[in-house]
Amino acid sequence: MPTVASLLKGIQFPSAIINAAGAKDVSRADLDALGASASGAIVIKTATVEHRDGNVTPRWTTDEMGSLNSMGLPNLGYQRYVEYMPQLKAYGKPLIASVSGVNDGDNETMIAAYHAAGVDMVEVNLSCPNIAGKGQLGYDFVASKAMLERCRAQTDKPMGVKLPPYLDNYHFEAMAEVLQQTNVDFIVTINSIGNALFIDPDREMKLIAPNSGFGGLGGRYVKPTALANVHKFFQLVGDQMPIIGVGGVVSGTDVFEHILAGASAVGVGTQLVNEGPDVFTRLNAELADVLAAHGYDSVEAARGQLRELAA
Ligand code: RRO
Repeated sequence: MPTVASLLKGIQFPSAIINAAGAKDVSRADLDALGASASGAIVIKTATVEHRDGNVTPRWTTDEMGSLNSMGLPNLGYQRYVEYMPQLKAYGKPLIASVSGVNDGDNETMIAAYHAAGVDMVEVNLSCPNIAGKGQLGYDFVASKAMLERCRAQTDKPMGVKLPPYLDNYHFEAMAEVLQQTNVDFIVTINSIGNALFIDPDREMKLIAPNSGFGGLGGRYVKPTALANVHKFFQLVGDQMPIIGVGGVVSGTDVFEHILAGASAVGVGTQLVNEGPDVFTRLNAELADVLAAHGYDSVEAARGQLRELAA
């Protein structure tokens, strides 16, 4: 049987399939459930310096095609996660922290603390779509570069970025240049597609309460955009930076598509919320079957093997 393991920047993942930051990873119980699951890593909810309750509810909804959220960064505050780290590391898989400071200096403070506590990898989230009054940093290339320079100075552990979806070639190229200039180690793409709107026509109503009903779109709806973002960055910087593909993963075949597009690992968000942590056992088995059916013995062998369609 093929292996579903993967190696990113020298860090061994027992499975390439992991949780996406934000999906069932806020509380200690959530994180223990991920540790006990067949997930290839434990990704901790994007943290802030202070604990946050997040936005008013209802702030999450799903339909058969995906999800809409305006969670508003609910998290326990980074210090609590730092306290949990020794027990979480005992699960024997990589521990990945995610940060999105709300004040100047917050990201540096959090990264330095996670580094000192022995985290394996850090994700700088440049793309939370749900903080009122704050634009997504990932759409401001100058500000992103300055932020990543400051973050980079805090750790020599693998440091990555969680990117918003890009739709224009100029944006892919500009961000790829920023990532190279700031020595970023890995890319996580995509975050949810911001400012989507779900409507219940029967009740003539919006389906989530915060931010006038606007929120981040995830799930099956976003898979083509996610695959395109993975593949664009693979073409631009795939030889230097491994990519964690996120978006629209429901089956092992979806995982395989991300890998063909260039992903070394794949995050699961909406489907983890819908199905619970057992999703990883199912997806690992399905991915192994798909890899075998296509004659690949590993994730690395299939990575980026997407072929052009001859004209
Ligand atoms: O907590 C959120 O509202 C949230 C975050 Br930080 C994020 O990065 N992506 C998202 O869809 N929701």
